[in-house]
Amino acid sequence: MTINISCGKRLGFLSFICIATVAIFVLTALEADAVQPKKVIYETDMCLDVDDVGGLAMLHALADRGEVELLAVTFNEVHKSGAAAIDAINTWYKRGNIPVGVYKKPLGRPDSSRYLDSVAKFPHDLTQKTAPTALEVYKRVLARQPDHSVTIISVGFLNNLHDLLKDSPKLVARKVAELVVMGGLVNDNFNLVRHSLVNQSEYVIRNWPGKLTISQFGHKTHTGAALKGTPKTNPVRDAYFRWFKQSFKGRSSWDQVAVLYGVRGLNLYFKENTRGKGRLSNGFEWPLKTGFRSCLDVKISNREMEKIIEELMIAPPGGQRRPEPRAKPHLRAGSNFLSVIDRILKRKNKTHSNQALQRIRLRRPAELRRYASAG
Ligand SMILES: [Ca+2]
Repeated sequence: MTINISCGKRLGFLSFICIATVAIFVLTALEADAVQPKKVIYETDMCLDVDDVGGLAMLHALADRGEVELLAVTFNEVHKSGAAAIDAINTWYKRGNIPVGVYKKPLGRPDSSRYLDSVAKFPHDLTQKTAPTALEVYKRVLARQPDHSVTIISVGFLNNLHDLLKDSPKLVARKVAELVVMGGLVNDNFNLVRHSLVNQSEYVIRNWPGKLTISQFGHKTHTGAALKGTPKTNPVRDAYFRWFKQSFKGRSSWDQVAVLYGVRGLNLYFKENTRGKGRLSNGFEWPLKTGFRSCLDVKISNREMEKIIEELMIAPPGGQRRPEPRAKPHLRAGSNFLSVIDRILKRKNKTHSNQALQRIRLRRPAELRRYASAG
């Protein structure tokens, strides 16, 4: 009897040591992940529609959470208040020094804006005239980054990227890990064709040297109404207020969906579609291919997507952490191993424990199964 109790205690103690050791090992890996924010350049046509503003707000909130290093913002429209408005938003989020580059060539039938002039009245120190060209910013910023480390999230036209790819194809191939393009996969009727730029879009899609992912969802994902509750000094709030003609409503979120993927990857939200082909209105077609050209399918409901996006859009500057709504399907945390990790993460005030756990599960499925069954 005495021997059995002793054995039981010893086995229990050994199990505890085993679980604790693995937990420490995994947490060390998590810490390593946590200190490596994703390097992002945001390529935007912030002008006619307002979801570009929501996307930039998200990027700042994600930067405040340590998930993003926003390297630069590049503007592919030609509105005179564009650079100032982008700089004003960056300034509101205490990142007024982020490089902003603009398109300085003529653009066919430029778009008007309901909100850029108003947002440009918020504090900033950059104008369309004093801003460098987007090409200059790309070349300077990319050159300083580690190889294959930069994600470009394009939520507007591809004119700047066309010029970059023509000018510096080797730089693009060496520095960029992925290009995310918000646009329709088949016969897109806005971002990939507007301003008679369809041939520039074809050049980018045809010649981009690495992974290019199309994000086309967001039409029924309505966000922005909750900005009403943020301070009147918030230029993001002002942009949505002006766009809806002095009211607060939810607007489609194409650009924010692209940002969410660009920063967090497939995660629990998306799956990669590599079947079929894309097509532009000029007849150019391209096959989807794993690791090269793909398109996103969304795995969560519009309501869940809205919660994730809007929570980030209304987050105050400065990184005040709030718990985020969780995306379904939830990760089951019933095993000893998962419970131990989850409890430690919560003690360490980690707000993304569900995602972190998912990353561990994807990375070490066999290890997790073994410890889960032991529990
Ligand atoms: Ca856009």
